Amino acid sequence: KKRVLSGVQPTGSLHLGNYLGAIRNWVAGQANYENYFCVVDLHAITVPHDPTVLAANTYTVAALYLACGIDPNHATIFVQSHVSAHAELTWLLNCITPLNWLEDMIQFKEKAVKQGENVAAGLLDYPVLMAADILLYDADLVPVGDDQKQHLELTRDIAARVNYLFARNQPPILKLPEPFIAKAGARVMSLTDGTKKMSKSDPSDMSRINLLDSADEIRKKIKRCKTDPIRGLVFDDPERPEANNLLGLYQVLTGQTKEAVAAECAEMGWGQFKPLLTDAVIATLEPIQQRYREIMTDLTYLRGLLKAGRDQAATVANATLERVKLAFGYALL
Ligand code: AQP
Repeated sequence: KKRVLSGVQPTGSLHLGNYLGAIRNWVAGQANYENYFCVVDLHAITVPHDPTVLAANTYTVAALYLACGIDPNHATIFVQSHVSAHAELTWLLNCITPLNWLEDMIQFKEKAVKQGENVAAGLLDYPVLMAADILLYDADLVPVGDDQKQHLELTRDIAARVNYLFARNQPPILKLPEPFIAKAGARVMSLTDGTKKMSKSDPSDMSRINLLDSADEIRKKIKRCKTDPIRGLVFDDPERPEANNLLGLYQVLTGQTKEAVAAECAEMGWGQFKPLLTDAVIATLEPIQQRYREIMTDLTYLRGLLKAGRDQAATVANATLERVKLAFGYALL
C-alpha cells in the first residue's frame, strides 16, 4: 500500500477549511493507504502561543481526527513532539537548505507581516520541519489544502538536494512525495472576505465556521456573512468571490455536482440560499460533534491511542533518521 502522511496544527479551533481541504480527504482514502496522521504541535509554536492551551488543543485535534472518521485500524495517529526524530531531521535538513528557498515562501511572507518585529526563526523554518515530517515516513502522498502546495514542492526540492549531495549515482536516500490536493474544498475562503482563505488565525471568529460551533453560532455566522446585492447565484465570477465560495461550500457539503448546484441556485437570492447552506453545514457537523463529545468524556482511550501511535511512528521515523545520518557521514554506534 502507498503511504500517506498529513497533519494539522493545534493552534486553535479547527474549521471547515481544515475539514474540507484536508481531514475529509484523509477519511475518504484511508482504506486504500497506510496512513500517518499527526498533530503538528512543533509547528504550532512558530507563532506566539499560549502554553496553558497547547496541550488541550493537541487533544482536541486528535479527538477531532477520530470524530471526523479517521479509523485507528487504518491510521497511526500521533503527536509530532512525541517523536523526537522530527526535530532531529529538521536540523540536518536545515543545514542543506538554502536560506533563499525559505525566504520565498508565501506563507512565511504573509505570517511574518502579521508578526511585525517579533518574527521567530522557527517561522522561517516551518517548511523544513514539514519536510522532515513527510520525509521521515517515506510518504508517497500528502493530502493537504491548496495553501500547502508550495511547501510540498519545497519538500521535494529538499529531498532531491539530499539525494544529490549524498547519494549521487546511488539509490536515493529520501523519497520524493506527491501532493494530493482534491479539487473540491481545496481552498475554503473566509466568510467575511471571499478573497482570503478561511483561517484559524483570523482575529474575527465570524470569518470561519469552527467544527465545534453550535447550530446557533453557525446560523448567526451564515446569516451575517458577506454577500453581494445581486440576485441569481453563480460560480466563477471574479467579481463575486463570496458567491463562488458559498456555492462551492454548499456543493461539497451536499455532495452534488457543480452543474447541479449551478442549476439549483441560478435564480436564487441570498435570502433563499443561506438557510439551505446553514442546514447543510449543521447536518455535516452535528454527528462529528456528537462523536467528539463521546471521545472527550474520558481521555484514557485517546491517550492510549496516542501512545501506541507514538511507538509505531517512532519505529518508522528512527529508521529513516538513521539512514540520513549515515548518509551525512555521522558516526553511528
Ligand atoms: N481555508 C482552507 N481551505 C482549505 N484547506 C485549508 N487548510 C487550512 N485552511 C484551509 C488545510 O488544513 C490543513 C491543516 O492546516 P494547518 O492547521 O496545519 O495550517 P494552516 O494551513 O496554516 O491552517 P490555518 O487554519 O490557516 O491556520 P493558521 O491560521 O494558524 O495558519 C492543511 O492541509 C491545510 O492545507
